[in-house]
Amino acid sequence: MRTLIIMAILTSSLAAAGCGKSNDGTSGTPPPSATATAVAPAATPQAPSTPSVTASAVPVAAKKVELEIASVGDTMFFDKKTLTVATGDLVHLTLKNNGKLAVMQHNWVLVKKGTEAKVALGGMEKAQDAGYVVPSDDVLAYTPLAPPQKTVEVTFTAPAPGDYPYICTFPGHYVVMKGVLTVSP
Ligand code: CU1
Repeated sequence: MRTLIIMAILTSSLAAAGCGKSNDGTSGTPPPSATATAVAPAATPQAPSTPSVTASAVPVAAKKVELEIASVGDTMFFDKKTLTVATGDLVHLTLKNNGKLAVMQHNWVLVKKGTEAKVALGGMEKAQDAGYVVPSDDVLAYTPLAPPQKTVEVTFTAPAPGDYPYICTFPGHYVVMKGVLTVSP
């Protein structure tokens, strides 16, 4: 008899537990929230039409462009051999030194075509404090030196359409650490 009673109690408590679960399941009533989210998108489609009108009116002002470039680990290579912007763009470029060796520092120097060696060698004669760059007409934009794991930046206005070499002027790097910035009309 006792076993039967215990079993009866167990069964009823299990049933109660089961009931509780099923109650929770039904009490969740997700449909209302699903309806709510379904309603929201219906209201948004009208919004995008307004920004697109504003965007087409903007071209007069300089377009801001973000460029990111980095060193490939501890090597003397940029991770991007080419970059592209449009003439007149206000360019914000960040250079990340992904290296870990203290002796491996980098910068990003945009120069006039054919002046790479001249600029790099001229910069080499300068102390490290000067970032190995001597400002001149050949140098269009340049970042400070980026120590390992650091990011440096420069903001400049994209020059006339054409191809412009960019190099790292840290002693010995410019020969391989280079790329080309293409400025479109
Ligand atoms: Cu470098």
